[in-house]
Amino acid sequence: MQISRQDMLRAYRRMSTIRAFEERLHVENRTGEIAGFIHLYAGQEAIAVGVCETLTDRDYIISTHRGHGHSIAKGCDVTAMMLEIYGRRDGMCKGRSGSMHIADLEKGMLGANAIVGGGPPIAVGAAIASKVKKDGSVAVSFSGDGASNQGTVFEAMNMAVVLKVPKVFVFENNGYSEHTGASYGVGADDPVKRIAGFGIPVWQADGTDFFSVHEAARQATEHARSGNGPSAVYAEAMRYFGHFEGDPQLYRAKGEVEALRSGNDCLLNFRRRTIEGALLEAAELDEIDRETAETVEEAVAAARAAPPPPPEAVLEDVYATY
Ligand SMILES: Cc1ncc(C[n+]2csc(CCOP(=O)(O)OP(=O)(O)O)c2C)c(N)n1
Ligand SMILES: [Mg+2]
Repeated sequence: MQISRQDMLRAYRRMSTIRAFEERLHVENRTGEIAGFIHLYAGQEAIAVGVCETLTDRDYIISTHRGHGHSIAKGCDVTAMMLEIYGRRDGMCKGRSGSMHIADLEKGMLGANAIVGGGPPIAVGAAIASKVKKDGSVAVSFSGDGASNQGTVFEAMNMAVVLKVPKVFVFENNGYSEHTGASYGVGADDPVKRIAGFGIPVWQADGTDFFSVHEAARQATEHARSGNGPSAVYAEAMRYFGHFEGDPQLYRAKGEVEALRSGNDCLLNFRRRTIEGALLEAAELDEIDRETAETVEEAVAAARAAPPPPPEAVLEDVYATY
């Protein structure tokens, strides 16, 4: 399907924002000012953005422990996110979630999740709510190759089929589950066939190509939204940084990341495709890169200057009230 010029520019802005955010966090994390674990998403931007560009604010997503890219792709505020990662009072979750539990219900971002495979069952819950309320929303879960082997994910896939709910399972194979290669850890010869074995139609995409992911996600989302039950997207794209910040990455081949960055980068692929196809101009993409770098710069400055939560706030929001 043809994507409008305005939508292409927004998609590039989101991919560029994720890249700038992640590259900067890689640097900031070394200052010691950020508490807790950070898992960077750079390299996989086309998947988060390709999928989320087919969704609206009414739709739900649930992320993984690698949640910054999914949050930005769903439209979360970058400064509020940065404040949150710095543990500040005015962060997106009042400084309580940090990187790994970041959430924004107003944007339909149900949260990052430290439990590998914890997201799909929650998203099935959101999809059940959508079906009961008949509000036309879909619920999307992102899961890595490692998570795709978890029992929770298998149960969620089966339940989504049985209850025929509007749920999209997105599987992101980034080559590794922590330090274990996907080619070893995923037992199925063909992960796509394994998903299909649950009775879920799968749209396969090139995870380094925004347009490929967008088209697959568009069809998968439409399938789920139209009352046909769950669907899935399967895409491969390697991460550029370690499993977590501080990972010495001894399990990776020398030069592996450099080759990915120069040979198959999703932002460069987007540029090539849109400029060579005379869809967009290099200057306007350069301008977006400049603006996103500035946004991230301002977000870091705001986060550094912001106050932490007051100690007495630790007792707030402990119990939900109905
Ligand atoms: C239930 C559970 N088991 C193990 C872990 C430890 N752990 C954290 S991330 C991770 C790897 C996940 O790999 P994958 O799903 O491929 O996501 P990626 O890190 O590649 O984005 C593991 C095993 C965990 N957090 N939760
Ligand atoms: Mg993985």
